[in-house]
Amino acid sequence: MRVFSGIQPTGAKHIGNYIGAMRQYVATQDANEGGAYFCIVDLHSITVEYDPRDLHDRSLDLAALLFAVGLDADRCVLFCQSHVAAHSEAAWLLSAVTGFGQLGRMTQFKEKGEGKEFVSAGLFTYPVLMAGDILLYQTDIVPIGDDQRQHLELARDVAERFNSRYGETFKVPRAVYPEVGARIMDLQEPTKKMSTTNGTPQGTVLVLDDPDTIRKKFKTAVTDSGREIRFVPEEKPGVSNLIEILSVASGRPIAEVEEDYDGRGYGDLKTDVGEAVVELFRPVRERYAELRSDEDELRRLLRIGAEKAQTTSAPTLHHMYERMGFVAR
Ligand code: AQP
Repeated sequence: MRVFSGIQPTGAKHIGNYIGAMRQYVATQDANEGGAYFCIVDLHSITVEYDPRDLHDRSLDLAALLFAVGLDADRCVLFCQSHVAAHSEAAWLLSAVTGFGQLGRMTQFKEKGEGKEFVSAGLFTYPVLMAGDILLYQTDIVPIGDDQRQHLELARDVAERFNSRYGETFKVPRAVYPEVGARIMDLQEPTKKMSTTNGTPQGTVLVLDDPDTIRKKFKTAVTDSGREIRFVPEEKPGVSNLIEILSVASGRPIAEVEEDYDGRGYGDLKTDVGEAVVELFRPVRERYAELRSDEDELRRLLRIGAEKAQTTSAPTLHHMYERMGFVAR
């Protein structure tokens, strides 16, 4: 099985990104013989207002963070999207088989564009670039969080339309969501997903937050009326979110966590989740500091990753041009 997933260098990464995506990356890098490709999707980050200096630094931050959580350059391919030109080329070619109407129905486009004075065309067409990212690698599985469900469906539709119009070219990929934590919610507004661009600062727990900040964010987490600690997301979104995070951070099933807190109060739960997350991220923070201090090494590893990604994606891009009728060079 071939694995591919992308992650944006926009902003600082939060526990939702860790649980929904990064943790799955680490788990899949060894389990799949077809190779695992993880892409820092920097081209996606320019679809909303951004600072170029920030994009540059955040891309290196993210590379260091991904290695710090456990990706290994010998066991997977980690690279920057902008280093492999095939991604931009594939996006243009695939725009020929992507429906304008379907793009308009993407909820992320609506959410991120809402109330903005300027909405870039890139924000609208971004899912086409994402489809190209995945399809270029003949990907079998895509580990993602629940918020990417609609984009992945679009990538599958695009692959099928291309295959039927121009001949069998792409594998049709399948999404893989984590069993627990596919949609981590904002601690202050637990009916909304934890998010880099639309979240509350106090309700967004960053992987690199210092221990006291993490404890404080969990202490002030919004819970629900009532006193029972039960996992019922529709009725008790705040408490259920904390149970889910504790389940992941402590490696215990949700039912066991519920049982442990039978008869105990919300205060205990908040303190314990905070501590568990502090411990979960402690080694990550330490490794990150070390890796981030050596920029030359990060750049070297990303260069190696880009070379491998370039080699893997080139034949698919070639077939796309050929089947679409372009004259060979
Ligand atoms: N709240 C979440 N719970 C579980 N998984 C999540 N992901 C994002 N938020 C949650 C997953 O993280 C991966 C990388 O996401 P991204 O950085 O490329 O950006 P995103 O999906 O757009 O989410 P962000 O980081 O919160 O940014 P916003 O909300 O500002 O767009 C993806 O696999 C995603 O599913």
